[in-house]
Amino acid sequence: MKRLVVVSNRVADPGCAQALGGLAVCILDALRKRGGLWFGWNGEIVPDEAEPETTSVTFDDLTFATTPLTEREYRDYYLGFANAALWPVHHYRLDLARFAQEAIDGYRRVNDRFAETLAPMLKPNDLVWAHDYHLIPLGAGLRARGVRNRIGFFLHIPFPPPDVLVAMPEHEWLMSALVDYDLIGFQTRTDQANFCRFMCDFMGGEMIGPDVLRIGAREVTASVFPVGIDVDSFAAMAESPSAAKRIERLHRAGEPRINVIGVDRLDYTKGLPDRLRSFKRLLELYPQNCKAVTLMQIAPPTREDVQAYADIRHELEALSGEINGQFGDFDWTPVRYLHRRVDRDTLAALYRGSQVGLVTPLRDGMNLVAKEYVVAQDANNPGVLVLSRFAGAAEDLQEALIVNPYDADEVANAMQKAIQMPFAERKERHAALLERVRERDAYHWMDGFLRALAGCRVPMAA
Ligand code: GDG
Repeated sequence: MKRLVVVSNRVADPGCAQALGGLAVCILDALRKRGGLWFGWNGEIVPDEAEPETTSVTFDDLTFATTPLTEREYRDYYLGFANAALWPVHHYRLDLARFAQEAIDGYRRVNDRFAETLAPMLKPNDLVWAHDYHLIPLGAGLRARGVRNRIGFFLHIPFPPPDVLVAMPEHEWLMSALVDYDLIGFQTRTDQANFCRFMCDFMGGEMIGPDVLRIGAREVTASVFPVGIDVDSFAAMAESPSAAKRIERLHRAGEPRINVIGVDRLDYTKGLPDRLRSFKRLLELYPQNCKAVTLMQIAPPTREDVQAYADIRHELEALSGEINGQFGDFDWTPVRYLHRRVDRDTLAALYRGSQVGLVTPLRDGMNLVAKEYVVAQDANNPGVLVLSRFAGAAEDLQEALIVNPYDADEVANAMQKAIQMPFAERKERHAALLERVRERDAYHWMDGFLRALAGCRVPMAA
């Protein structure tokens, strides 16, 4: 089996990969099995004057090679271009995108530095797998340094329609860099179709097979590999005696009789203000829910150095305060909003103790919370998933109640339907969802991608 080399913006700390969740665990597993190298940022930021050094630690056949970012790299590459330009553009939010030349230059420089550091570590037969929007030009950087290995790229976030993408300065440079990968993986058919349309309409590409594009002298395979979760370990967490104790405590707290749960990084793509407005509509349209239903929203902080994230936080605090002030009572708080990270076992217990899982992003690559909620349910008395049609997960999870997150009344009606759903229907929908989530778990995603990458034709000479 070929050695696997994973490159991602952040490298998981092997000590706390469990806390990071399914994907990190599953990638670590593959690296251990095949022997491998994981390369990327270690999360540290050093002063600009410092020379960022790469350090390696090896356990058995697995090496972690990590480097810090300088303050300037962090500002320009990570905050400036990746998170203030690429992230909003890829989530169809041109209104929030900020384009600055220093940021684009910083992004180019860090990708170049990563390629320069990684190239000499590669062996001829390694399979190289780069992850996500931070590293779009990494493959091109490696090719420029003579790397002939098979190199794959997986985009965890959506690929926007061409008309949105072309509004981004330097999109041609960025997209032409993708052509140096052998395999590009997307979460959904929509993302794959947007990408192929862009390559054909704007970059002179042509489809020469269902998933294969020819662009100039290069052939690139663009396929769909929906990300999944590690089903067995998450189910075990949700079914554990400690989870049962936590659920009991949740119910003993007196309120609520019915619990609706939302779990999202505090990100504007997750549609949190719209979700709160929908919950408010639920209380207005169906006042019998007052004193009976509580929305528990876990929203840990993220990317707080980007302005749009500070804005969304204020909006959310104002809205939850408004709803609690208007509808709450001495013995009932309609919205319980926690702006902090909770541990993974607690999450599993909260999902299991909630009759409704509310996953309503405005746009999302996949959304693993939807899958976690399904897996955490008690199959003999499952809750109901209300899912945005704009989450990648909706392509597969059609037995959820699929909603338009921009339409507060529609989401409120779906919540009400979920609350009142007869037992037989709940069970039937849940069984279908669970089967799908189980079928397409994290291992299925990873094996599918790596098999396709290994099967790609050896890159042509430049
Ligand atoms: C990107 C794409 C795609 C959340 N709060 C806490 C916590 N979480 C965990 C969840 C879940 C993960 O974080 C979030 O994953 P999502 O998929 O929902 O969203 P992103 O972070 O935006 O991930 C997304 C994903 O990449 C994978 O390809 O699905 O579309 O945007 O696992 O449970 N975990 C803990 N405490 C929290 O407070 N422990």
